[in-house]
Amino acid sequence: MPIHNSDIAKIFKKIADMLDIEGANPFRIRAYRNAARIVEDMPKRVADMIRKGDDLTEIPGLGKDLADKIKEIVETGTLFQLKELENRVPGELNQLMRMEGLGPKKVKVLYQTLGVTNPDELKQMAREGKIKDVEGFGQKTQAKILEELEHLTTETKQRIKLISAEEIAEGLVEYLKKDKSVKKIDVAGSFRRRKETVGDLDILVTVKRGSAVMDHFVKYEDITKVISKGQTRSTIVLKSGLHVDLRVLPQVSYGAALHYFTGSKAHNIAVRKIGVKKGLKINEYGVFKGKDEKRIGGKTEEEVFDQVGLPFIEPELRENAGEIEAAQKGQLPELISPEDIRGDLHSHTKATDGRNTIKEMADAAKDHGYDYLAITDHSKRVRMAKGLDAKKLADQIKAIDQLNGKLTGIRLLKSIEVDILKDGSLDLPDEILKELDLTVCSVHYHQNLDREKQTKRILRAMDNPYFNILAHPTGRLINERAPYEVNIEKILKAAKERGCFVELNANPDRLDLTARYCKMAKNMGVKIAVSTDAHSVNDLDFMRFGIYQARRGWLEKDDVINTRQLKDLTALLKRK
Ligand code: DGT
Ligand code: CA
Ligand code: CA
Ligand code: ZN
Repeated sequence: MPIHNSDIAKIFKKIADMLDIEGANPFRIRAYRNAARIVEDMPKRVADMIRKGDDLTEIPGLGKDLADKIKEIVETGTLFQLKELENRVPGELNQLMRMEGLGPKKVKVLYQTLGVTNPDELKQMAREGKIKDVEGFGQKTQAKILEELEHLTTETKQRIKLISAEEIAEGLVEYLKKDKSVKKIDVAGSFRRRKETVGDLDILVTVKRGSAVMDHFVKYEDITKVISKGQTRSTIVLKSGLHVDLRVLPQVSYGAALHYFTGSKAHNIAVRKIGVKKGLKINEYGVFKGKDEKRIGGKTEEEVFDQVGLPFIEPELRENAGEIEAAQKGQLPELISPEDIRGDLHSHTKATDGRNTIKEMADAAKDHGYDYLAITDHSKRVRMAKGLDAKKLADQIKAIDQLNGKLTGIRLLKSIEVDILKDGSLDLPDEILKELDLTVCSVHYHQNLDREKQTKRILRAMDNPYFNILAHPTGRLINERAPYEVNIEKILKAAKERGCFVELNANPDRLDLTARYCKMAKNMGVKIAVSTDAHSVNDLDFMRFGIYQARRGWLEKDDVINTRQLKDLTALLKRK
């Protein structure tokens, strides 16, 4: 059975949750959560590495113990330790922890007093009014739980992150290609539009005559359920819960189908409307004209666009968010591409919670073909990450100066990810900030302030003349933590006035400067830094997720500051 990185991560997260409910040592719990994130964010499939005999302990952050556990998961599909834990604590309990306001302690109490083990039972108890009588709960909590549970049932199917979808899609496409009757193959849908999360996969193929690709498809090892199997369409469910549609198309319809199934639905409808005005019928089979519905296009996507008088529109733009009007006026943006990036402006090292040395990070950045890399370790307030105080930062500045004297082909920029304190002041004094090439500033604590206070706090921080880039501006973690309440429009306005920049954090868990915000920033004239927030050399590869999102946000090379040569970047970073 193919074990994906996301499968391994899921098991580690579950163990962490269950240990948390048991009240285990916090360091142990954190070790599992870290491991989950490391594995989930690995650019290579861990199962493949094991097959090739790679030493997993060489992955930064993984020790022998975790490496052995990963091996066990890859070989057996599960962990003995998880089974043991499930003997003590019901495995479903961790679903309850996902609920707002229900931490591990409360989940444990509910289990011990009412025997609640899953959302259905919790709902039952809440309806019967039994939750309010449990110590530490009350009428209000009970009502809140009930309300959230109603929501939960309507959207239980979680969307999966693009990085996990990529890994799963890659494996499946590789498998499908083993059937030699497959000619063309594309993954369409939100996946092709490079959305940060995908609901399901939509795969399209053309095949040679007499192909048995559907028989091959439903034999994929990773499948838990075949929902339907037909000549031209089959739908299956993978072990991860992800649904996959496979469609077999005639050669002449391929472009029309690729356009149709790439979507978005809103974009398709808008294109079809233009067609109607021109007397055309456009669907997934082709473009047809007149009463006799003569086929006039559809072999390629270009033909579809051409028939409605439009140039090719990149999949990332197809949201009916103005791309059709722009295309009609010949004003489509020339989207940024990965080759435009000349450096990364957010990275951590072993000095705080990173997993590599400054030198290792510099070498890796050079391997990426970059001209510069900003070292932005945490500041002291972030105690969990051993954040740097002024003295330690001064030492790091010296170390970087020395290293820069020896390095060739890459320049390290002296920086810090300085914490924005609750009152909007910065966590380190100006005397040390002024020694840096730039600052990256971010909110880590007090994320629950109300919208007005949170916005004011960030604006006040921007008043500091050493403030350059606002990092991960809404703090959301996909599927884990909602964005904090903040008025982005006001922040962008202030950034423009003060000559500050906003980060598009390329970590596939974050991407919190959404496509809409990217576009807003661009329209307001605020430039953006696309940065990986790398905590290891591997994480530098996250840049492509940032680029996808930047493209979805209509950004061009000029809108992004780290496309600049170093001297131009340096000039931009000087505030008025
Ligand atoms: P997802 O899977 O939720 O991340 O989002 P999509 O965009 O992949 O949506 P999905 O899988 O439901 O459908 C794939 C594409 O098929 C969608 O982007 C557009 C097209 N499509 C689906 N249903 C309709 C429809 O009712 N009308 C039109 N015009 N297109 C549709
Ligand atoms: Ca889809
Ligand atoms: Ca679909
Ligand atoms: Zn960071």
